[in-house]
Amino acid sequence: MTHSTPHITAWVDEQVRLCKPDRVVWIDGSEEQKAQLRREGFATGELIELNQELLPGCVYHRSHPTDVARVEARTFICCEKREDAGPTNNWMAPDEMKALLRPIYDGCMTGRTMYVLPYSMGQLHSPFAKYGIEITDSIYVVLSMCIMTRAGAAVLEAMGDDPGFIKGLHAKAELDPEKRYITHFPQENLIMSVNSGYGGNALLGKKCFALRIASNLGRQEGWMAEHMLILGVENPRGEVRYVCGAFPSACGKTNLAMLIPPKHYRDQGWKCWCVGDDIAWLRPGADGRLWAVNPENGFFGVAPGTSEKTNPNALASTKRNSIFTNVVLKPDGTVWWEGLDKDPPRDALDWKGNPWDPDSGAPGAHPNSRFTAPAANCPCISPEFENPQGVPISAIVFGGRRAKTAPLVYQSRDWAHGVFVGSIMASEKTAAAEGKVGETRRDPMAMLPFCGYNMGDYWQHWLDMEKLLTHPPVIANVNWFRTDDEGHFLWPGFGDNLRVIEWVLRRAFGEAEAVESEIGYLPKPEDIDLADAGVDEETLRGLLTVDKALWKTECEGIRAYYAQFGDRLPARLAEELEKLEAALK
Ligand code: GTP
Ligand code: SPV
Ligand code: MN
Repeated sequence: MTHSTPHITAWVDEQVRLCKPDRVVWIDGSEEQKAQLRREGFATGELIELNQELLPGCVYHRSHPTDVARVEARTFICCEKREDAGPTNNWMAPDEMKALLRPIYDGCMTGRTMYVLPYSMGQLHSPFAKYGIEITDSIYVVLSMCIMTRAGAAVLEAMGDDPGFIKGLHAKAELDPEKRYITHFPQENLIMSVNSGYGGNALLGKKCFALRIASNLGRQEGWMAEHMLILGVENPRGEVRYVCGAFPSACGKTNLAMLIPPKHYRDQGWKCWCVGDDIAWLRPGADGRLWAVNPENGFFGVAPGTSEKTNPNALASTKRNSIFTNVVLKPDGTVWWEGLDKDPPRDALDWKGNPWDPDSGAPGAHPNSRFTAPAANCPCISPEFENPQGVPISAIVFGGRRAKTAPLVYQSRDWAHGVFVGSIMASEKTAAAEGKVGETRRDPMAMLPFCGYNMGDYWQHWLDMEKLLTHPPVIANVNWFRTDDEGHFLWPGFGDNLRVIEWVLRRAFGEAEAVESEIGYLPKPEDIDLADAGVDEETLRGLLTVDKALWKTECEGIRAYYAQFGDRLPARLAEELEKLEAALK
């Protein structure tokens, strides 16, 4: 592989001097090289070969038991001023962080191989594309990045010797949780991640680059990097309309992105197409619409709950050339997880590699166990997936897990109100990040762990985007997770979510009516198609109620949350909160 690239080589040489690996291998992305890396991974136990007849090209990996989710408490934004990272990010001055990291990286690759991986977020040569180099000592990371991004020799060629590439230094080091740091230096387009081998901490193209660094780039360059799925909805007339959805981690993006319309809809000719399941880069087009690309090339999806019933497209995507992490390993060399079927395997190994008794009550797969699957495998991948210009977005939906407060759906009155609706998002915490599961926390635009600068400034950037859009998408909030008093979900969810998305898209095209409420526009119950949904109109009415008392308490929470942003809180959002409080009086 040729690399006559002084800027890139100089930076790599510097990391070689710091980490002192025994060998340096440049990743060209070829099938031969990947096969060689798999063999090396099998030899050391870093990877386990799966049943090649049933799961061709698939491998299994376990991360360290203390290293199974993103570590938000150890994730830092290292810009010059603390105020620019804002109250929702951990901050350390760049020099101070580098001084802390230097001894941790020093010599950490001695006895190991350093892999140098050129990759692109976005289609090569797309106006949206951004290039990066990830250095890592993990074969799992290399093989995962080869699925999740466009990686290898062609990228190096496309990069030329542009010094503007995103630098990423990843090292497993000792996997010591006390010395684990996921750090971002937006002023230098630099990411340094050490002592973790878990996806979101170690696959640097994903959350570190495509959200934390890219959100900074987007702010400077007039675009947006968002934690959003991109879904194409084709109606019986053959028109495809695109919607983006921002839901917090493990709150349903992959599922909505790959949804299969209910039979009643399929019979009429509805189809859905997946453009992306986790990250969207959004740019205003010359036509004044908002255009989106998915910068990734694969899916890093939550395994538990994925089944032939809930998400057959995701399941099909994992049948070849995929990597499974922290799931149950069956004696026949295939995999299992809770929610796959009602038939837990005997004589299997759990996510830690111990013999597992399905009757023990302990889960066999980690709740945040994942699959890494190529986008090309997905049966419903959009024909526009590779379009370098992206797709035009007609609607944005925000959503989270809210047992009570948020109705099934409501639409914002305008763009600024929509930004308010995104900014007040809250959700019950999931296993995707370390910490207590189930507690409600504010997660604005599902970006709480991913916004690479002050969240107040980020909201202002959202507000400012309106000026660049003559045809902005409509904005709505959805909640698939409302429960009855016994804690049962009231809405069937999954494919049936199309019934709600249809209404939102019809609103975007002026084809559906709505009723005003204190919090925004609600559908008339008769405008949500319930045919064969197994939901009666009474339940739907309940799902669409706005409990004023709950919303008054909600406003108090929002006010307290907003207070921490001081003068970085956009005046327009403070006004929206006042309007809401007045409406609820
Ligand atoms: P990240 O990859 O962490 O960003 O997660 P995600 O937002 O893509 O979430 P995903 O689609 O993987 O769903 C996470 C969990 O929520 C899975 O266990 C799903 O089965 C469950 N889930 C997804 N959609 C629905 C829904 O409409 N209703 C209900 N009740 N559960 C859902
Ligand atoms: C998330 O947690 O939002 C994920 C998985 O998509 S990770 O890549 O670990 O961030
Ligand atoms: Mn995610």
